Amino acid sequence: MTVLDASKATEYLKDYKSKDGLDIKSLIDSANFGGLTYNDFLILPRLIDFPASNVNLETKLTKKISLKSPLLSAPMDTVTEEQMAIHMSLLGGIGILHHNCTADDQAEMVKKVKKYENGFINDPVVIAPEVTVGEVKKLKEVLGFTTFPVTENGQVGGKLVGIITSRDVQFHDDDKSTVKEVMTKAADLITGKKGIKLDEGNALLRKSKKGKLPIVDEEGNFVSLISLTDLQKNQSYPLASKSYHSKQLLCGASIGTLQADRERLAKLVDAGVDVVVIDSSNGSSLFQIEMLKYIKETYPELQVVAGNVVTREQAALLIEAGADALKIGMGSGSICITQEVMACGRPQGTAVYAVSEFANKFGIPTIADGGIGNIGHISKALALGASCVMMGGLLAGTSETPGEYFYRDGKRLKSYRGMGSIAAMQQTSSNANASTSRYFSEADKVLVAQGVSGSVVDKGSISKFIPYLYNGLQHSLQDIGIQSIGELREKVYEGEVRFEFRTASAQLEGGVHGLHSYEKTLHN
Ligand code: CPR
Repeated sequence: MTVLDASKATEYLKDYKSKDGLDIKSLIDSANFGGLTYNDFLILPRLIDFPASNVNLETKLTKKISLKSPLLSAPMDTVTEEQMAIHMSLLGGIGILHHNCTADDQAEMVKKVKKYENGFINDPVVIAPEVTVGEVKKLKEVLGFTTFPVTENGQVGGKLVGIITSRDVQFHDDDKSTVKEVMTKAADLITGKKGIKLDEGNALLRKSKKGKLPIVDEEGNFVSLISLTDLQKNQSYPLASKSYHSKQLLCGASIGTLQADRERLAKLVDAGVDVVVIDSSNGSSLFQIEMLKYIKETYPELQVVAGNVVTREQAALLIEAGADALKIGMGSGSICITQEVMACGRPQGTAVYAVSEFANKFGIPTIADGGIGNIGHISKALALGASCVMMGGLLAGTSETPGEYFYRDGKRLKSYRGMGSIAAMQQTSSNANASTSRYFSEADKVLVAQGVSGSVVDKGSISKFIPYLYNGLQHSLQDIGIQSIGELREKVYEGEVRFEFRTASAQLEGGVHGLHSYEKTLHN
């Protein structure tokens, strides 16, 4: 065999009919005996000629909303309430507040996200002047912090009458004295005026030589607090998702398709929600189509994510009814038993490709929902055409999720449950209808579970975990030789980015193997 000229190796590539690996269509077709999951394929590496930090992860959430990072937290009652939503948004993604609660509670959560200002505590514990010193000492023990604003009615928004610190109560022996007898009175306090900028507040704090600066409105009503300790550890959030005009954090919320959801929606809109997600396991229903049309007629500016869908035919119905984005997934969630019980669903890789390829033709972004277990799954979802991913299980167990940690078998755990688990559906029936309506079960005498209730280990704060996902994703795209999500989609559809089907033994090979034991630490 003649030995070819090594200096012309790239030229000789022309002798091959096609590039190495499979284009996306052939990959999907190669599985024509069944659907693909994220684990069934790999993306082939390409030339790297830029640093990972150059990779831009900006993407579309809906027709009109863009995000700096393609990461969403799921509307589940063990995943997204205001703390998760605030931090997802600060870190460049967005949180979708669950609706397994009353409409008022959900609207209140939206307000907290919208009112959030980095460095300002908008929702501090406030006490009334009649509270006793003994009670303050107890509060300190339970909450761990020591300074409380005092207002006439004991609430945020009430007239500020003073502030009480640990120094005021520490050596005060008579626990029966009231706060108003020992607090520093409002007249002796330096306060900031509502609307003050963080750096101006910071300067006032220094001047007052106090740990906390109360912010009041024109009438002297207490609005918020700036805390020195928070300022010192104050991070900056260059990726934060903010509305263009108000500069407030973006906030999403889920709703159902019942008549009562129209009232819920009105409250969410009043509270300032930016995007609503119609939450259903099968989005192609007349209920959802009617709801979509109603929202588009009543609130034409509001962005609406419809779903879930897994086929082109389902997608077409919702696109026609006015969806601003589609959510994809049925049965791929980590807590989900829908495919087992309903015989319905689709492997998530194929579903994301089929729906995205169709929806993208109409300029409708898609969200790959469920089954995201690692960074590689996010890259694959994006390569298959999704603009964003939604995560439940991957974020469960972080400190921003609702619920308390508990210990079992020596491990620190938190609960994580499917919204169609019996536990979630039963909680619902007492106050709202989120879970049962997601699965069209509100009239059922016997509830049929579509998910399980379980626990996950403590993952720490998402303020470390989300940057880990973000940086990891930049490195993953760098390996594919791609510098933005838009470029990824283009090069996949053009056949430049190539794929490989992964056999069962290839999957084994791709995991850790052959070790006696090991520890898997994902980030520092
Ligand atoms: P993981 O991120 O945990 O894999 O999946 C979360 C997604 O699972 C949610 O965003 C939602 O679409 C879906 N989901 C939530 N509860 C479910 C039940 Cl009980 N059954 C099926 N899917 C569920």
